[in-house]
Amino acid sequence: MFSLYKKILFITKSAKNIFLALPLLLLLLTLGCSSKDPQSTFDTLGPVSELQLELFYILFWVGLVVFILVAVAVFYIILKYRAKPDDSIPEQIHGNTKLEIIWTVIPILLIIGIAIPSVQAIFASSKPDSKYTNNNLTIDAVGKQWWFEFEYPEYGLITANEVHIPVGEAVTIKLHSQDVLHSFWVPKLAGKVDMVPNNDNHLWLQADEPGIYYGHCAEFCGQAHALMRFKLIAETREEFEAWISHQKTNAWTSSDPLAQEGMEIFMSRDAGCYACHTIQGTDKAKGNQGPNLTHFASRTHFAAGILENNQENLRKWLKEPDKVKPGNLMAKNAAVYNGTSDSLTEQEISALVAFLRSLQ
Ligand code: HEC
Ligand SMILES: [Cu+2]
Repeated sequence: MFSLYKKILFITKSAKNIFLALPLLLLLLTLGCSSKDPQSTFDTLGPVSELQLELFYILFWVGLVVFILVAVAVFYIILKYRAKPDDSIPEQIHGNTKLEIIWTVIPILLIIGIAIPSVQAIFASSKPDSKYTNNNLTIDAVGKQWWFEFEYPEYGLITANEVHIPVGEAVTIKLHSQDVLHSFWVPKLAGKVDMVPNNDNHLWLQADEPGIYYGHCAEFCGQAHALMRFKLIAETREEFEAWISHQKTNAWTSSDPLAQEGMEIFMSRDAGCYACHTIQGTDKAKGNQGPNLTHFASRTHFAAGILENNQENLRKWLKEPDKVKPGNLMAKNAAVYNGTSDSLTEQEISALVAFLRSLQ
């Protein structure tokens, strides 16, 4: 594979062969595509993405047929009516009414043909119709540089970067942004719909199978945009209810002395963590600049889905957040990380890790 790549690079160098190299490069790129990939839109697992895929295929095939017909006609005409050295000036005419009517009417018919399913899809993807089980679960998703907050208003619950929904039910997601444009996208389920500051959007989705779905911000939103991901966890109604009631409890109960020490550091002015993070059940940590950490340890990933939630990664994150996720606002705005206050010692990091990992 690598030598093929080298060959293509070599061919590209000679501009003469660019027409050969471009299709080859395209072919190579397409070989990398697979519908098994976690973010493939061709492996749909919900009605909304299915609808979007059907629409894509309609547009794709209609577009392909038009492209081929036009390309063939153009080449045929170029070759057949090419000027020859001894040709005299051709007859000069002004238009052809019949032809012009034909090539105006055909595109109008085509556009009407694709407009009908497109408009239907727009309506169908904005609200679930009555054939779906709809328990009116509404989730508020807020895009922030560079992570996602999820709020369940009817349960009084706020969490971050991992959103749980019941499988086989239509769920409405209201989309907000706190700062700049973001876009909400779960490739196998639904999206992309923009999250616009001061102009709320919404979408609905349904997961047909239980599992973990990958989500991604799909609108360039600044330095760490490519690292702004989330996970959507679809589970049975019972599991979902159990998750909700667990998330509503206070997690902080640990009696482990190291975790206790970490809690005190978290709440200290020197470290300042409490100013940006909420931990329900403590009376100091009520900040909302960073993700809600109440049940931090129950999440599989952190830093917007980019790091697996384990001891080692957490140490890395607390030591040098900017190395792990360049540009993130914790590194930029927290005194211990931007150098305006003493940085954390290894012992302090160990204590903070023990504390955070106790928040089950
Ligand atoms: C200036 C506000 C601020 C301060 C102070 C702050 N953080 Fe953060 N924290 C953030 C932001 C913003 C994020 C999200 C970063 C991202 O993913 O882009 C974050 C993310 C985190 C995460 C990952 C959460 C998740 O689910 O993704 C942990 C854990 C964390 N902070 C712990 C701490 C600790 C411990 C301290 C104190 C040493 C601290 N933070 C101080 C703003 C802050
Ligand atoms: Cu983004």
